[in-house]
Amino acid sequence: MLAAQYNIEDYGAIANDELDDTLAIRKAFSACEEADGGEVFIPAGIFIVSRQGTESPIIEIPSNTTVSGEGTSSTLKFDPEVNNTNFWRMLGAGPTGCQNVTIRDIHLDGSNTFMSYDKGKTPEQNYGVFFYNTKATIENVTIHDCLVENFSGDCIAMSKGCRNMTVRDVSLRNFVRQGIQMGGDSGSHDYLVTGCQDLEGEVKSAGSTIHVEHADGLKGVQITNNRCSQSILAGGVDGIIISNNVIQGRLAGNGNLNAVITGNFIRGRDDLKRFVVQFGYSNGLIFKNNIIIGNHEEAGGIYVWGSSRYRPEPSRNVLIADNLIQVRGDGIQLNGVDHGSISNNIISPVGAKTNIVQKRSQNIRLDTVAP
Ligand SMILES: [Ca+2]
Repeated sequence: MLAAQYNIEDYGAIANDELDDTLAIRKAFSACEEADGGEVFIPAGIFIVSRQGTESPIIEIPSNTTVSGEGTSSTLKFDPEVNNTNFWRMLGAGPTGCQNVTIRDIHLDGSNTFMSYDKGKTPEQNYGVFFYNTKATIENVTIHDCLVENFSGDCIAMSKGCRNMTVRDVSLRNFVRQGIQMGGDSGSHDYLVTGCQDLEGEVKSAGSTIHVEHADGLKGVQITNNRCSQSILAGGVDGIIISNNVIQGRLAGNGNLNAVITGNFIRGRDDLKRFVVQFGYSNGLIFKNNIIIGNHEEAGGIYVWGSSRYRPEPSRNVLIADNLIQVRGDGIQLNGVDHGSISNNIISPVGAKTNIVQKRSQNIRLDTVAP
């Protein structure tokens, strides 16, 4: 049996008239909720959404609901007033959480006019999708085949209360903060981000294409097969796999436990003078079969560190093997690492500043290093 369909136009939403559709869209979602789920359909056209009071999110998706459209022609768009205010979250879960939700084949437009991040001025809490609940569970949510753009905060965010979350084949553009933001707490687990990309835009992002922070016990994150022109920053996770991504910018993260980083292609931007890859306070790090390219003459390859005055523990149990590192700065630098193995990396060009540097590190086994 096909799920019942709730077309927002049947509840009073009118496309392309520049008039607000928020209340009509909510009526469609309420009808879907009263039926214990179904499909809320967004036809082709631009529908305007705005915050009515202090609610967050603006549109609450009930359990057992698919939000679908006709692709990028089905647009939910913030009223331009969004640029004068903050904490507009377009789609999310209500106070009792939600389960079994799909968002697919729609276009979310945040109407942002800020071209770059201006701390204190940019309304950085205006999000497209915002799943967060400290008291209830948000579970089994998939967002796929969507375009999410023009948000002054994050395009898609998931955090406390979330489990079994999937974001796949989503395109992002013109986000001032993060493209996809993941966080959580000890009750949060199992996130997958795959097949996503950020498209070239006009806004200068102050964040990353894919970002994990404020994770505080988040377990099981897989970031695979994405194309990122704004870096991947991912820290604070127990059990994280970052594999087969194409990254322009950097790959970095602090405080991961049990991280597997394999098969990535990471190219530092022309102006990136630092290490292209950096991990701090890692306990259990496999970094294998990656290609790192540093374009700037001062750029280094991979930096693994720990034992600072702020946080005494070193990085531990670090394996760096079988990578191809093309930089003119230091190839591999360990600074505050206890127990590790570095083997079979090719670090070029010959005459790079230094291939492998060890500082404040112990119990490191070095195998053959090709010239
Ligand atoms: Ca309208």
